[in-house]
Amino acid sequence: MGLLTFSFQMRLSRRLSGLYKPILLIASACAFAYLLLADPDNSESGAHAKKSKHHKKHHDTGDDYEVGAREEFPGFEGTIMGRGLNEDVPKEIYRDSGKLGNYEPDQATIKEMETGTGDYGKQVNWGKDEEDAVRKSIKEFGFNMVMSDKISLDRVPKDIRDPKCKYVDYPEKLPEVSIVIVFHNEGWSTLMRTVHSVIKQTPKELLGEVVMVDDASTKEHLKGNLDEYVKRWNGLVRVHRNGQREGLIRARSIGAMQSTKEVLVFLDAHCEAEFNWLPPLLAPIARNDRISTVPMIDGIDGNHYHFTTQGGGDRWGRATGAWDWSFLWKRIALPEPEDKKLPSKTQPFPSPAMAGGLFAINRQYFKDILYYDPGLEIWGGENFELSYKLWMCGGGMLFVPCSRVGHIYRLEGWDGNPPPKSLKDNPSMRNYRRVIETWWDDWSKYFYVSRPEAKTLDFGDISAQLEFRKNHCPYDFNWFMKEIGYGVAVEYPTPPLNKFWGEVRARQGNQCLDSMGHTNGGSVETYYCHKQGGNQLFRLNEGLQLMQYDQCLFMSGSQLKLSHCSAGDKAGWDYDPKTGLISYGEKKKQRFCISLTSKTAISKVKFVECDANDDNQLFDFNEIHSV
Ligand SMILES: [Mn+2]
Repeated sequence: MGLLTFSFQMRLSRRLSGLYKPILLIASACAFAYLLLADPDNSESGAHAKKSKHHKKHHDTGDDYEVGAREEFPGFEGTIMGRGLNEDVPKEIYRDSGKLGNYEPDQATIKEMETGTGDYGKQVNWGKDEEDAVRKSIKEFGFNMVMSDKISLDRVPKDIRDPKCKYVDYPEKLPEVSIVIVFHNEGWSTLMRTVHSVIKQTPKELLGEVVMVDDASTKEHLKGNLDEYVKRWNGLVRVHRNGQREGLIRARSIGAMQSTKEVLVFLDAHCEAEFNWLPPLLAPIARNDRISTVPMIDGIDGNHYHFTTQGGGDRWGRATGAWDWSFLWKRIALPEPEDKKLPSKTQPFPSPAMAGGLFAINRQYFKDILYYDPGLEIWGGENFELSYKLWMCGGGMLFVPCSRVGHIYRLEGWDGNPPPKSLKDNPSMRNYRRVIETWWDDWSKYFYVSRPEAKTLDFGDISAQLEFRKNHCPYDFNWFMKEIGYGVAVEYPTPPLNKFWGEVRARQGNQCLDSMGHTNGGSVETYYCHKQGGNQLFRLNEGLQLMQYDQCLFMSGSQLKLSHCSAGDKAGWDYDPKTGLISYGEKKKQRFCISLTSKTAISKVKFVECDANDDNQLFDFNEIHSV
C-alpha cells in the first residue's frame, strides 16, 4: 500500500465533532459492495485506485466520523507514527439479519466442535471429596484447577454476542496475527485452554503464530512438558523463555519483539476466545494502523467455569475504560454523544482507556510508539500509558462489541506471585507517577490530591518518554479530556485541591488522628504517631472537606466519623494553622472543634465548643513524603 492513497482531506473541526449518519453508512456500504464486485480480490490495480477516489468522495460530501483519522495537526511540527487511515480497506458491512457474515461459523460447524462437559460455557460442579484439592489449587493458582481439568481444552464457548454480530461482513483481506500470551507460573489447563480456544476459534489464514512468553516460571509443568506439548502444532505455537523475571509489562513488549506477523493480539494467560472473535478486532486496524482494538471481556467463573456477560455499561452493555483521580481502573457507560455518532449498537466505539490485558495493535506501529515505557515495573499503569499514547499521538482505541473473549478472574485465597527481590517498594505507585508525569500535564495535580505523599516518590528517568511525546504527539491532556475522556470527568469530577494534608498531630503528647482502618460509618480515633501515612494521613481541601483517601470525615453527634463521599459532600471543615483548631460547622458562626478526650495515645476524640486556649483542641498537619 502506498502512502499516497491516504486521505489528507478531512478538516479538523469535522473530524472532532462530526456525526456519523446512518445514510452515509449505507452510501459507503454500497460503495464497498461495488468495489467488491468490480475488484473481487481487492488488489491494487489502477482501476481500484480510481474507484477508491470515488469512494472517498462519499465521505467528503457529509459529516463522516472515523476514530483516529487525523492527518493534520495545526501548529505541530513533529511526525506522527503509523500510516494512518487507508480508505482502500473497506469498512465492515453491518446487517440486521439474513446471510451469515463471511467469517461466521454455521450451526453445523459449531455442532462439530462439541466436546461434552462445560460446552457452551456451562458450569461444572465438584463433590465433597474434592474440596481439599480444590482449596489447594485455588491457593496455588488463583483458580479451581480441579474443575478446569475436567473440562475439555477444546470446549465450545458460550455465544454472548448480540445476534446481529453474526451478520457482519468483514474485509476479505485481513492481516495475519501473532497472538502473544505472557505467563508466569500459570496453571496448566487454564493456560492451555487459552491456546486451544484461540486456535479453534480463529480462521486458519489469519492465525500466523502463537507466541507464548514464559516470564521465568519456576513450576515444572511449564518447562519440558510445555515444549513437548506445543510440538503438535508444527511450529504454529512457540515458547519464548525470559532469562529473568521481567514482569508482565516488559514481558509483553518482549513478546511483541519476538513476533513476526502484521498485527499483535495480546491475551491474558487464562482466557477463552469466543465465536468469530478475531475478524471484528482486525477490521479497524486493517483500515487504520494507528487504532488499537479491544474485545468485550466476559467473565469466566474461576470455580465453575461458566460464562457471564461483561457487566455494567449502558443499556446495550457498552462500557468504556476510565479511571478515578487516584488512578484506579474504572468502567463507565458509553457517553450519549458517542452513541449518537454510531449507526448501530454493535459497532466499535471509542474508549479513553483499556483494561490492558487483551488488545490488538499493528506490530510495526507498536514498535514505532516504543512499545510500553520500559521503566514500568511488573503491573499497573501500563494500560493507561498505552491509552494516552494512542490518543494523544494521532491514533485511537476502539472497543469492539462483536469481539468477545472470556477471562477468568482470580479468586480470593490465591497466594499470588511474589515480586522479584530486586524490586523497590510501591512499584505500582512509581509506575503511576511515570505515566502521569509523562502525559497528564497540569492535570497531575488531581492525582496528588489523593496521593500527596507520592509527590516525592522516585520514579526514575522519563526523559525518553517526554522526548517521544514532544516529537510525535500533537495533542495535550486538555485536548484529550475535552474530546475523548470527557465522560470520565463527568463520572469522576476532578477533586478540590488540598489546603492542608499529612498526619494530624496533637500539639501536646504523641497522639495522631487515626482512622484505625475504619471506613463507611466507622469512627476516627487517636493512636501513636507513626509517620507512615496510611490510616494517619488526612487532607483538608479547598472544597472544605476533611478526607482520608475516598472517605469524608463528618460530625455525628459529638463523634468524629468517616464515610464514602462525593465532591461537595460533608463540606464545612476549616483549619487555622495559627491557633491549631480544626473546626466543623455548616454555618460560619456555629462551629465545633475536634478535641482529645484523654492524654493516653490510644483514645477517642469528640466535638466540643471551639476554644484556642484548650490544649486538647490544638493540632498540626505534618506532611509526610514517600521516597
Ligand atoms: Mn488476567
